[in-house]
Amino acid sequence: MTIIEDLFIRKIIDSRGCPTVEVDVFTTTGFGRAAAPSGASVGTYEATAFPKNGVDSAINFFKKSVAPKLVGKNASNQRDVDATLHEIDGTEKFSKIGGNVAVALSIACAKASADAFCLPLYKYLGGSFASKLPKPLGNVLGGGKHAIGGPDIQEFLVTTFAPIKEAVFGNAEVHKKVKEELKHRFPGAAIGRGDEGAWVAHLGNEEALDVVSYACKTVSERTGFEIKPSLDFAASEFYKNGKYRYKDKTLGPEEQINFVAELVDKYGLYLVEDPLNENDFEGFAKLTEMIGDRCIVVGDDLFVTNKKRLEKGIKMGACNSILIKPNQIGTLTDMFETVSLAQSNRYIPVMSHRSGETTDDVIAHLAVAFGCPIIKTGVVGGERTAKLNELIRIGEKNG
Ligand code: 2PG
Ligand code: MG
Repeated sequence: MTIIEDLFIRKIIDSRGCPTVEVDVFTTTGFGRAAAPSGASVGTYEATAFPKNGVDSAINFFKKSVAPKLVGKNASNQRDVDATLHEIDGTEKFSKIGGNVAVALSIACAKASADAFCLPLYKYLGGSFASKLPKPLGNVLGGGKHAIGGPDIQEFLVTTFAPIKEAVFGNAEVHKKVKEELKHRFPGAAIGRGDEGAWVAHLGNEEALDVVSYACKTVSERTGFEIKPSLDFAASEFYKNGKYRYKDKTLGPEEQINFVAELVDKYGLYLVEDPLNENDFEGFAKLTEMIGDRCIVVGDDLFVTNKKRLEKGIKMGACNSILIKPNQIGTLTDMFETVSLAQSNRYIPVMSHRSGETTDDVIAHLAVAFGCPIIKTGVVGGERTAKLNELIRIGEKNG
């Protein structure tokens, strides 16, 4: 038994300069601390990060109405802790407590419990099954809501197929190569970085994909490891009144499906995330039917880590993979149930960061604990490398 004696919440700053929360849990035998990230391209159906009056009112609510109900509980009884959070909140989307407060508290309890058992979190949660490391998927070029003046597509990602350390450095080398290539193609132009550390330049979508796929090829030849590009369209962000509105063209739903399928084949894409708007389950099913044998089709805003939405997707054959963002759903128990449902239906769970992150490395542990074969967590920047370096450390422990 590891009984919760005290809880503390503080306002901290995230990588975008926005306020978020960190929760400390003190128990009779262990201590846990967890921080919550925040998204920019937020799915309509995900948990509300903070109640409508903001972070400070969420902190007050926590102190007055959440913490007192958790003191005396067993932090190792994750289901009870998480059920209590639902009971206190009473809404579908954690609109009272805030999904970010809930997730920080839920994870801090797990960490306190792992500490009490003197185990790293991934071992505490995953047991002896937790030994496989995920492949890191990271964005090297950005657009959409994460960048100003870049392509419409939000993320141009890469994966180096290699042991963890080589994979992390392979992705970083592609990131460097992309910068070199941008300098070469646009001499004198200002080139910056977006919210997740990916490069941003004034490029069209396919121009950007050309640069990234060239960089993948070059680094792959040098290192000898296969490196593939992927895309997160975050398509809901540029879907308006029934059409996908790119800067240079407008596509209807059918045309968008064909466009995505063409890109998959032309560039040998490893994965496409949110290529259609968050309500188009039928479209996702059609696209998965077309390309699902050769490409991972991931639902992020479509599923929002929500078991019910995933159930619907499974029934319809929408996607073959789901993005897992703990703060989209609010508790470790809910997240675990969604991951289990995905796995028992052969949907690949992809553990993911948010665009506004903290240096908390917990998703590295969660990916290993729950057997997620892929982790999307950027390539550079302290809040991204915190997770990558933790994976390298976990890799050492697992030989
Ligand atoms: C996404 C994420 C993370 P955000 O869309 O997958 O890259 O972005 O956190 O802004 O939702
Ligand atoms: Mg996404």
